[in-house]
Amino acid sequence: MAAQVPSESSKNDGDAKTKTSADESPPETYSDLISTLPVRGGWVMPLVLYQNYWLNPARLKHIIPVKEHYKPRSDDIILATYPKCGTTWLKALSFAITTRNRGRHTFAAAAAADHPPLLITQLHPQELVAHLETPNPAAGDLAAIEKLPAPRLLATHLPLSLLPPAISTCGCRVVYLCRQPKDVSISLWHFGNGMLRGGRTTRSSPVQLDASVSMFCEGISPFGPFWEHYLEYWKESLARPQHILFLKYEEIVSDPVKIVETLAGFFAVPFTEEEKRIGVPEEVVRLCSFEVLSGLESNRSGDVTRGDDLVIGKSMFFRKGKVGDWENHMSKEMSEKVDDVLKDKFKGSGLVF
Ligand code: PAP
Repeated sequence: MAAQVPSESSKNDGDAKTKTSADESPPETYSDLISTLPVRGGWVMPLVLYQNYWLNPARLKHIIPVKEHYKPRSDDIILATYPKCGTTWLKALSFAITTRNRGRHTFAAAAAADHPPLLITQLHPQELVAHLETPNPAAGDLAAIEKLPAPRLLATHLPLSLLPPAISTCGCRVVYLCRQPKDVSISLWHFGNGMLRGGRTTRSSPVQLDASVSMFCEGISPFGPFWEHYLEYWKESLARPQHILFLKYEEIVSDPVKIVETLAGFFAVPFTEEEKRIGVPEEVVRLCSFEVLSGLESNRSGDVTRGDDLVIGKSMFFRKGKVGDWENHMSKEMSEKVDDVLKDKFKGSGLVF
């Protein structure tokens, strides 16, 4: 039977409410399954709790099949991120690093169309790299991803536990990017209310910042709890550092050339001495900088369509791109609330922010 998911408009996005299943029989469709899941309103869209993570119910029909139907290959590169941790940036950087002609033309020349243009100057970074759980018109769905030539560059917001177990055994490489949670919380809040302003959600009033921070601290945010998401990949990176590269947004900001060189080595396409001599790593950093990417026409107007009714303006992926913007928004109480969560949840893990 074809999978069906209830439309967003059929849900109440107001106060939090919880449904539990009285029916233990296996669900036949995604809508059957979703109707059994705990649901919370309060964000710009309701979220349902599936396998310990709060997810957009409209995405579940794409999320659930990933575990069974995505077949990781040993030469796959997967860019895994918690939302708002720098996915757009990491996609652009990784695409630029793995582009075959990276050494033949300078990016500046490509951008000026003096040479065969690089895709990066034509497509939004979100469209350059396919998300496993959010098919888009350019990349197709899982079946299309299956047919992509090796080596595949793929992305996901899914926690490790919702990916196929073969990820940990097949030899593929995963880059995980996280970010200071206070900045993530602020970025998420802006992004959600931006969707609302664009008339892209069913909610009518903006989410207040204190409510947004409180839900984030309770673990109720898209793909949350954020700490579980971070910790799953963190522990895996400690166990298998050759295959999981764990990065923080702040590390890229503080030394982007070093991280670009690290990424190239991790992707098994290290920069040659000649490439370093002519400044290719620096060119990659420049082309993928917030200033350059956000100024490209291909990233300024129109929408990133992701294969479902969630259509997001291309410019919404570029806001400020700064470290520490939370200080301009959070009250002392809000900041302390996040600090308490960080202290509690990351205690003893070795992961600090
Ligand atoms: P996603 O989770 O929806 O894919 P993602 O790209 O992870 O979004 O996060 C967007 C954040 O990355 C924004 O942060 P801000 O709200 O704090 O400003 C966005 O500005 C920032 N960002 C996007 N591109 C870049 C870039 N090239 N360099 C640095 N930061 C960037």
